[in-house]
Amino acid sequence: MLVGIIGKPNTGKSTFFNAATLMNVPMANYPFTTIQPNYGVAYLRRDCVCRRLDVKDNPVNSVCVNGVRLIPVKLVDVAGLVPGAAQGRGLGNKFLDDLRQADALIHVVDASGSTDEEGRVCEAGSHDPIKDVEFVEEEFNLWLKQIVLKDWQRVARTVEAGAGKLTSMLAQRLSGLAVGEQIIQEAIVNLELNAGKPTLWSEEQIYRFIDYLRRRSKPTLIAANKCDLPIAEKNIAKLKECGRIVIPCASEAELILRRAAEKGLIDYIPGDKGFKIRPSANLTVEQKRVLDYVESKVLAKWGSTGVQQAINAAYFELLNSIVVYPVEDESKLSDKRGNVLPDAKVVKKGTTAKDLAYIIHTDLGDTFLYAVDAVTGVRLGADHVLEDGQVVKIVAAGKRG
Ligand SMILES: Nc1nc2c(ncn2[C@@H]2O[C@H](COP(=O)(O)OP(=O)(O)OP(=O)(O)O)[C@@H](O)[C@H]2O)c(=O)[nH]1
Ligand SMILES: [Mg+2]
Repeated sequence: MLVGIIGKPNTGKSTFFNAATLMNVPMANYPFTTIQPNYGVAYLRRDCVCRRLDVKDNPVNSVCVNGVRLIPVKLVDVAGLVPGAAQGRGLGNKFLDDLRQADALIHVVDASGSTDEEGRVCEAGSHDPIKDVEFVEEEFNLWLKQIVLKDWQRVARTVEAGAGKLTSMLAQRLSGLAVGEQIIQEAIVNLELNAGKPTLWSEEQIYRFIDYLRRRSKPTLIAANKCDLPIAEKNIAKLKECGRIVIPCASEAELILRRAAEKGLIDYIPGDKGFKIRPSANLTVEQKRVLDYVESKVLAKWGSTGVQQAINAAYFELLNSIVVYPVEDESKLSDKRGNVLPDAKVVKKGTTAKDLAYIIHTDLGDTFLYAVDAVTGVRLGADHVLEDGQVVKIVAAGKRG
């Protein structure tokens, strides 16, 4: 699974990306700092089952810090989008191609209203961020529409001549966008469209169809960024009324905390409500001032910087993920080398024991016999739907013991 960061220029997308991945891509207070996409690894934060099971773990694919499991996930940061991008304004919308593979989007909005619709610096509070939510979604739709409508007449005629099925023809076209036949079919049914007569679809019906595909295939949440600036508060209250998940966010504050933690100055796990300055830190006056700012303007006010919450919400709320812990030795809860709870796997809710076997390895799926809940010892059949936090051993032919 991949999550993409979208938004107009200069809202803090790359700052969010750097804070989440601890990478160092360019950030600056003017539009179009980013042109090429940046790919990186961020972490999901989850209470680790090690505490509940009272074991000392040795994670291999992830990290466990004081009972908090940090699980790697992929993130991509792209160029900013301006109104009219579909007609080639700004950098156009070609770079939306970089978001094709994304399963969900984090829309980074400048909640302080201190950048205009093209991302140029303006007086704080003078721009309404709701407008950004609307136009970015609109531009995304227009881009999607260009893809769907390419060759529309030919597709429609083929369907109407009985020589092809609309859902499969569109699914083929949209396969690179993670839009499957099932979503297309669902859109047609829910919007009461005539799948046999696409030439009769009105402009409005086509638009609603596209909008439906976007919302289902690229579910989006809003990271209301720059919440450290006082003016953001009333905009965040307004944004929360627009029917989307809205997470107040201070990307720059998160970046400061993560870099300070990396240098050993503070104890801070991404997503924490606060931080502790280490006795050995010897902070400069400037470092102290910056940390005080983060404490008073962000943590005390909003409870966290929001960056970790946004990444978690993208995976756990938009994508309905759960975390399961596959093990090979159910008595020791370990892999073959004795690493306790080595892997935390992010899978979709509804994943069965057999699906998990396939996710781990095709051979394991092909030779799957049954699974075992390593904590209770209960045997699980192929169709058993896994639970969040479940520790599972897969038993496959030839792989017993
Ligand atoms: N006050 C405040 N400023 C922020 C925050 N996050 C980012 N910024 C500032 O916003 C400006 C733009 O940051 P970038 O991360 O380069 O923004 P971007 O959206 O990637 O911009 P483009 O790549 O040009 O589209 C920089 O001056 C950042 O310091 C924040 O949480 N609070
Ligand atoms: Mg950028």
